[in-house]
Amino acid sequence: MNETLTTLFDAILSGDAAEVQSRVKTALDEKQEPTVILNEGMIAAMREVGRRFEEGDFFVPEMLLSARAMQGGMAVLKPSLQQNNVRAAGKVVIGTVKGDLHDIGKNLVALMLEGAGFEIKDMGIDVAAEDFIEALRTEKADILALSALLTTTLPSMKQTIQAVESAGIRETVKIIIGGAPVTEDYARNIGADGYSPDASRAVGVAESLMRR
Ligand code: B1M
Repeated sequence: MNETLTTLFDAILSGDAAEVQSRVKTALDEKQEPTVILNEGMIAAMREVGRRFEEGDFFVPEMLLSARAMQGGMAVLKPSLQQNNVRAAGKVVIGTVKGDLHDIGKNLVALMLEGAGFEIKDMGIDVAAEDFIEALRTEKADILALSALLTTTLPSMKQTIQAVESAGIRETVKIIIGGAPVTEDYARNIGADGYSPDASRAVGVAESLMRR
């Protein structure tokens, strides 16, 4: 990792939002690839935050500061990550499921889909199944995209899909799920149409579901 990305990585770990924004700008000025800045400088740092939390070296306040610093950096990086793709690829309702407050990965997925020409209705975090259903109806969405970061909120994904079925609108929408504890097997087992391990591959999954 070069010096700018190392400083960026360290700034996320120390939760220094101003330094993160400044380092992202420097990396862009140095013509570093936006996806390299994101993956090697930023997502890698969040992985290290998680590792330190597991080891008991970091606690929730530190995680929160790092998350805020990461979000600040993403705001600077966003225009460079998005391609100018004008075609309307489809409409997506996206959110983090009930009980789960993690939104960095979900925001990245929304960003990538938007960059690929999808129209996005972002429902935020801790979204109840009935709110997803209302949005699917009012937005006439093609895709429902669900994110979860906790093993304890995986069941909320299943409940959301079941609620979409009970509401009688399952045939009108494709469902994609993802997030650290989600696997392809889990997606299949709960009746999702697609799974992606990361934000960039979520675009390909969404596009292939739109073609079906
Ligand atoms: Co939390 N947290 N957290 N946390 N947190 C994790 C997830 C954890 C793995 C940390 C750890 O122990 N190592 C652990 C979960 C363990 C488990 O369930 N297996 C954990 C825990 C335990 C908790 C609390 C319970 C802690 C507590 O209170 N004691 C609590 C729960 C709160 C709640 O949700 N109810 C909690 C709280 C928080 C903060 C609020 C402090 C903060 C979140 C702030 C925010 O999001 N705005 C936070 C953070 C920052 C993390 C870690 C450190 C980083 C998450 C992150 O943003 N990663 C995380 C550790 C880790 O992930 N290693 C951790 C970067 C992001 C880009 O990756 O979100 O995985 P990710 O997204 C990826 C893919 O997963 C995928 O694409 C993205 C990359 O391209 N993806 C999708 C995500 N959604 C997708 C949807 C798709 C497709 C792909 O299709 C629709």
